[in-house]
Amino acid sequence: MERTLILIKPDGVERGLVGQILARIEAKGYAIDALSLRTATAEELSAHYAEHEGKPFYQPLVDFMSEGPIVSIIASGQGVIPGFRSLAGATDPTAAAPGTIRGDLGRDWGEKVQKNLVHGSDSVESAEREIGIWFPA
Ligand code: DAT
Ligand code: MG
Repeated sequence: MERTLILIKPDGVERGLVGQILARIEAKGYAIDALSLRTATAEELSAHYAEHEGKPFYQPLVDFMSEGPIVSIIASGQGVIPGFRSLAGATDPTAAAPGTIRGDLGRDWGEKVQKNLVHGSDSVESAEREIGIWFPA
């Protein structure tokens, strides 16, 4: 079965949205196979965001992701990789469609570009790589 790595970022935990976000994942029919709440290490974040290293938003992104606990989740289901990205909505919460997690619950962009509540893997290769970072065997 296809699986993906989902993160509820520090803004989602801090705002008390963990239950609502999990409910959307479960309501869609995806299984939650693993779940952990903890503050990420610098090593985990640099590995997770390696593709963005060198971009202007990289350091603010890593700093924000270090600010508080993150919920990391392995979810599985048919088409869960693109399916969760559809549930999450566009990267910019101010542009994300209503009905999506970022569109309904996200509010910050502009200065606080990183605060878009969730991460979801974007391909099978990323999912397996990211699961290895957040849930080392
Ligand atoms: P996504 O999270 O939708 O997969 P991404 O992988 O392109 O988006 O970027 C990872 C995170 O980096 C994203 O959730 C928020 C931040 N980010 C992306 N593009 C940005 C930009 N142009 N300015 C500031 N932050 C950005
Ligand atoms: Mg991405």
